Amino acid sequence: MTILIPVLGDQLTLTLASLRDVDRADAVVVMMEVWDEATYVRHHQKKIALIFSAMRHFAEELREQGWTVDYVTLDARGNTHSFTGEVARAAKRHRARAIRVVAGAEYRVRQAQDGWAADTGLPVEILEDDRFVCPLPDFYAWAQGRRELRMEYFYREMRRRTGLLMTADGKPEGDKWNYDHDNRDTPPRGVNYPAPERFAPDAITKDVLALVGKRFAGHFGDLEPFALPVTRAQALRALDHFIAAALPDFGRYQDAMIAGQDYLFHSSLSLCLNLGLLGPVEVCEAAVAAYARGDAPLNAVEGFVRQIIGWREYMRGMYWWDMPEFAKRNALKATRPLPDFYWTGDTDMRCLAESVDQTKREAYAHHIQRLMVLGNFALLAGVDPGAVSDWFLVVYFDAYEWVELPNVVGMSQFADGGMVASKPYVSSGAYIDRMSDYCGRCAYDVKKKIGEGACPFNALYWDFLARHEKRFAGNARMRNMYGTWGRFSDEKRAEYRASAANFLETLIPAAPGWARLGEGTGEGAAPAAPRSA
Ligand code: FAD
Ligand code: DLZ
Ligand code: SF4
Repeated sequence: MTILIPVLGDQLTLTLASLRDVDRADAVVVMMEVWDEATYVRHHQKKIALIFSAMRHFAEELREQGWTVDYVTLDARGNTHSFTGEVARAAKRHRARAIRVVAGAEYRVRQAQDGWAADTGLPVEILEDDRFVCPLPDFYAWAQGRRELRMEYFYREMRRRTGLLMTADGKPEGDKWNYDHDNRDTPPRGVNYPAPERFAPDAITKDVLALVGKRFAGHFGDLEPFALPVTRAQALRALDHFIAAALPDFGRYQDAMIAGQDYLFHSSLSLCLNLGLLGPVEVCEAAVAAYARGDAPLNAVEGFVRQIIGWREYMRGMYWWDMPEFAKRNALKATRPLPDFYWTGDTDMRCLAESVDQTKREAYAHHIQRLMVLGNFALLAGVDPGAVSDWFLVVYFDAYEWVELPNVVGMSQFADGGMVASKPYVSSGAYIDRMSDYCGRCAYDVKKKIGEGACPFNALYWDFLARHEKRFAGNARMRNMYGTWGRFSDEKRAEYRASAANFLETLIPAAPGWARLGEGTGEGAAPAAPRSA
């Protein structure tokens, strides 16, 4: 009679709460590759390979550390293809007397865990996931009773809590909490961009690539080349490489977008953090150590630390604060289907074509591409936030609902009515032109406002403001824009709106089935018959 310890695909941390203070001789770890998780949305092929490979490597590491690991592969005989089914089967197989598990990071998984005691007839201990800086009860205590839940104030709490970039007398390093204003440069020509550290697939990864190529060929995205970190050792190398090669310029070029430069000075460490291969504090400490050595400036290090102990922790808190309602929010009542170019990349809008192409190849785009190109367009066009959220959940290697949903439904689509963002992240083509080199070789003219050949973002921007005038005209941060809109003649306003309407008419809705199995096809999630797209 043993203790059964299920370890989920994003719990790949040797110091996981469920693995602490347990007699290894009296426990079995179960890890499960299940169809339900791989297809509740039809994840990017590279993302599935990443998770399966990292899971298999982690199982090996646990075995090396003396754990008994029961690893259920996707093709294992009798695999029921759900967490609940596999936990129940493993409990029987090992004649478990109890189950001990860390709380699932996603609402859907956490709900399932609540049923495990009834499903198995065993006591189930569900432990808090303590791999975050802010335990959820502390977040709720912070949020309770506040009129506005702004990240900046939460972030300052996290700085105080961790002591990161704090002076001995409790002040923020450099006397300022936030150096965002120094972080808006575009790189001049001739800058050397550091490529992220790449890792050649080993035998385990090659097996996984063959499996994913066979079983998930119909999913979005390029499976190969595959060179992502899949172990803690590789994650640590990726971290070291980022600190040495990219962190010094991370800050000032954080918002820039350059065609053909997929990563610029970004870390791509979200992949490792979200799987559990790296912890948020150790990553921040590595950046702060570079600052202390004089190897990276404060604006870069503060910006990086803010993303991790600020935004990342805040998004997790907001997700749990508002679920399950969060997933259904649609404050702007947006109903347009997702345009098909989000899947095919087939659009003359270069900023979008480049961002989708990179997403398809790498399962990665950086924050400003996600927010100010892909998200901005969907928001301006009035796309259903649920469809936008499904797309983001499918396509990125770091996408798990707890972090994707508040970023998309909240920050990017304003569908939460302003819980996360104080104003909608919308812009005309001018912002994209300023921050990128996309417009130069675009079929559209970013300077042209309406009519044939005009950059669609321009008319869509004014059309968005007009559509939502009642809601946003009183917003202090949007007063200038509404002032400008108000000074346009009636004729000019009508021209903008007609131009936007004409453009929106041309959008082709995505075919059903890209994001979810069975969407409009009557098809169920049958493990034996993955669909081709
Ligand atoms: P860097 O620019 O190097 O930043 C360092 C780290 O900060 C990241 O690794 C990440 O862990 C953290 N971080 C930065 N911004 C955020 C943020 N807004 N929320 C949470 N963590 C943040 N991030 C995800 O991890 N998963 C997602 O599914 C996801 N979806 C997003 C969807 C949209 C529409 C937007 C606007 C943002 C989304 N983000 C998501 C946040 C952010 O874009 C990614 O974390 C970042 O691009 C990952 O790349 P990086 O590791 O190179 O980040
Ligand atoms: C995303 C994902 C995928 C594709 N496959 C699995 C899987 O087969 N087994 C698993 O344990 N986890 C997988 N995951 C991650 C989970 O969907 C989920 O994000 C986490 O368990 C969060 O609670
Ligand atoms: Fe995008 Fe408009 Fe620039 Fe083209 S001109 S790249 S559509 S912002």
